[in-house]
Amino acid sequence: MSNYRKTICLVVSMTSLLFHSCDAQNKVEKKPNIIFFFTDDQSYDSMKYFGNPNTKTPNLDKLAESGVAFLRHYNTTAICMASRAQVMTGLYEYKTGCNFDRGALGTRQWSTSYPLLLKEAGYRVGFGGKFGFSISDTSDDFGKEGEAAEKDFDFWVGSPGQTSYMTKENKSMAKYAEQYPHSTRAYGAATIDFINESVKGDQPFCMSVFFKAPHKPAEPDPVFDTVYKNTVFRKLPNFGREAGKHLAEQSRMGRQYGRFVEWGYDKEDTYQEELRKYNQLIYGVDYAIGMIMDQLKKLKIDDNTIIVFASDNGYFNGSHGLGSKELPYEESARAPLIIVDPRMDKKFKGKQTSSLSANVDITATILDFAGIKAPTVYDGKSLRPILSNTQLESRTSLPIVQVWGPKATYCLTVMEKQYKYIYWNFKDEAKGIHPTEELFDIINDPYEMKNLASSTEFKSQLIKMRALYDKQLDHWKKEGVKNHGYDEAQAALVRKVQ
Ligand SMILES: [Ca+2]
Repeated sequence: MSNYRKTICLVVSMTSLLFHSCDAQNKVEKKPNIIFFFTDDQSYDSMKYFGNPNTKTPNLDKLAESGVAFLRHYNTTAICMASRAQVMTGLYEYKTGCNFDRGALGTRQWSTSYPLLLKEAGYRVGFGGKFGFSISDTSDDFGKEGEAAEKDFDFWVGSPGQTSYMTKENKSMAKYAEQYPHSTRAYGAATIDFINESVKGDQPFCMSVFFKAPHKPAEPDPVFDTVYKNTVFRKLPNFGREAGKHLAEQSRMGRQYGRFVEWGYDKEDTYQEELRKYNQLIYGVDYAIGMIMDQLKKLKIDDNTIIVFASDNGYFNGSHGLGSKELPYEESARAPLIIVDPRMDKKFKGKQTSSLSANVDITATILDFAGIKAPTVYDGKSLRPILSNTQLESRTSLPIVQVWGPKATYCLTVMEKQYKYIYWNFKDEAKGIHPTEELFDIINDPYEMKNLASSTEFKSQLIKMRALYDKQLDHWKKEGVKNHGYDEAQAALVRKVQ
């Protein structure tokens, strides 16, 4: 090559380097902000946009209208602590090793959580609300939910344990108590403070707002006492004890069964009162989200702020004669999910998707928006492609793990788009209780009123689902933690029916 050619090449490559570095800088500058709203125990049947005409959720509906609503979104464990550890780490429960009565999340799993990876990538990370799990490699710190995580956040208005609806009872939130005595609106105010500080510092931010609402105790903000004053709440077609009789005996052996009566779902007036309080708590969340969205507009950053809204598990509210959550049936495991990217193609705004999605997918999705590749250890994958093609199927199957509470209620579930297979391993010969299989056709029987497991017509489907179950259990055996009793739980869930 002549000297002249060499000089030209050098100039070209330097110019291209310069452009690349400008591009890189622009990309850094344009990194979107991310706000992840995560509620506690919010059923899919609690929002107008997801089909309940009794509910008033104007701000959540607005989010759904400006983004994509995921109608088939599931928590792969339907209880607070486990689900929270999963959504932070992108791992199934048996890889986190974390749940009530079992143990804390290990520091190895925490090291690839989305807040840490975002922080490493230059994001300012904030957390508010119920963190819900401990981070520790020993059993000493189990029960210190959030305390180990606080140092990893740039802004922290989290609280240990279940937190309190009384703002002043949460130490990190005390300064908001006078203006917002109920914590739900106070989280709105705290988030606004975090956003204002981040904008001043010209740093992209990620705020995780983990609301306590609508978790028990049923103590809604009295400011909203009139919202549902005259509402008569509907009941889903699978409401009541009669609609639970066909389910596995094991499903009635946990606290969910007693709570149907204890919490008053069995009587019309107390059912209505429960539902009023429950939905009023969600109305408070809706209001707080409205406060935050207004501030984003005011600061003119609403066009570059991603919003993710989901809940850590669903809620029975009396479906199948059950109260509470944990079990793998639809009302307990399914929850709303909305993702808004203001930069997305207009033609997909306000669309719904029926693709399966899981709590563990949220982690990879948040990283994707920040331009970070999901660690290979993740069980979830980014849902972002669905925002530009709502017909895409993001995953073909997902598990629902239930190894909390009485052993009689332990079960593993695998589901595909159409079929859900549940295997309950508990037996008590004296009481005539045997390992039980359930097979539901969620497309044609969304309320799970007919167990198809013994139907000859569905035999081939049953065999297919058993194979999927065995594969999932094998994944647990290979990749699950060996401590916190997860190896024993895995062994107990090996199928004993052929
Ligand atoms: Ca929960």
